[in-house]
Amino acid sequence: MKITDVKIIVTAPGRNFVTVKIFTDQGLTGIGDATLNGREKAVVAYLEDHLVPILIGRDASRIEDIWQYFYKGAYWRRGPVTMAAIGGIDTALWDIKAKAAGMPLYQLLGGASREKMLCYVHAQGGEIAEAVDNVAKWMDKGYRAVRAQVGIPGLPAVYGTDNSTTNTADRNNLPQEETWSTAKYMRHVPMLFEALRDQLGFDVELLHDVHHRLTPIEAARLGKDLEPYRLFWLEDAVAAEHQEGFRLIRNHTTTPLAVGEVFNTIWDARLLIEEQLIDYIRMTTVHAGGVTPMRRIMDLAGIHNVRTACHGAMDMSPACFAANLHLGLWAPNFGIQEYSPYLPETLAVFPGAWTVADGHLHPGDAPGHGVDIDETLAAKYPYERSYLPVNRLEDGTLWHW
Ligand code: CS2
Ligand code: MG
Repeated sequence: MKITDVKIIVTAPGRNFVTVKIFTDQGLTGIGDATLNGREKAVVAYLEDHLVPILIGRDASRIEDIWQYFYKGAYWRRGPVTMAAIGGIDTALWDIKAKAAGMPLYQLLGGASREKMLCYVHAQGGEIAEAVDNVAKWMDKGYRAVRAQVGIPGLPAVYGTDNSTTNTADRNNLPQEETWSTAKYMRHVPMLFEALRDQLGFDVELLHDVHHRLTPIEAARLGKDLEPYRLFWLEDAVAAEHQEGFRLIRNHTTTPLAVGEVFNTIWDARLLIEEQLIDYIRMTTVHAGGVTPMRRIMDLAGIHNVRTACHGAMDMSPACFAANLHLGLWAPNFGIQEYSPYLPETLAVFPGAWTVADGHLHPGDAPGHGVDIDETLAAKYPYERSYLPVNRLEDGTLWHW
């Protein structure tokens, strides 16, 4: 089966998405997500200028060889731009292979290990009472796991705290600047979880995202302070490149740890997984370089008692989300899947077979990964430059956002 054409489609139905669409001489097509939030055009250039010219004419069934060719063959390996580009191609090729087999992708991976997949949603509030109410609202809708974040007294809004900010980039402008104080944050967050457990009990899984902002000893302290509230996990406690820092955190707290949404390859996760310094690996199909490496990462994690928890924010397209669901349904060591409901306009451009019900997800049984792109509709939402915010300490020092 020959690859006859490759289109790179950029569309912004609510936010920017980059999609790889591969065409074959047998009439089968497949799509893959190649979105890198805030740096989309760099991936488009990498694809159009460097990968697409050497992809056309290749045998679409040789997914492994194509992956190795692009990963090893560039000489310059790794990095978010490279891996998102390879990820888009790899996911599209798996979509085609599963369609050719007439099967949902999870069947090709080895079949379902469970009936449905637990997911978690996001709740936040400017104040603790509002955050508790918002968690309760998700529970009323049948969700069993909720990530809870709260505004910090004395700090203006910053992502992962109150309602007024989201991770939606500030379109067409320069990056928005936010303000951070570790001391104020560390004093307040345990009070949120105390209130949540007092008012909602222990029958809901609670998660929290630190978004890389602490040092290892601070993260160790927060993990200890949160132990009475039995978190499902504490996410991205320290900057993700600070792998050795997890040894210190691990030695001090039994609060489960999750990390990896910004990792690009198995090498970023290897030490953390092999030393069992984390409980959940947050790598996701697009940024890890596709289904091919994700399967390896998930297997490595399984050997070391680390469970999967693919990054599922709405800044990766439904094509990535669907691939995550197929991998998760198969993975014997599946942990949980992040679910950030997409905007209606995003779902209209990317119609999909996946379903959500009763706090659980399922990828559906359509052949392939089950998500398509409506190119006519996509053309109505042109790209707009956007940036993620940056973060500064109160004295102006640039900090981790
Ligand atoms: C967040 C993300 O979902 C999460 O856990 O950390 O929303 C992250 O901020 C964005 O994906 C950045 O693009
Ligand atoms: Mg996160």
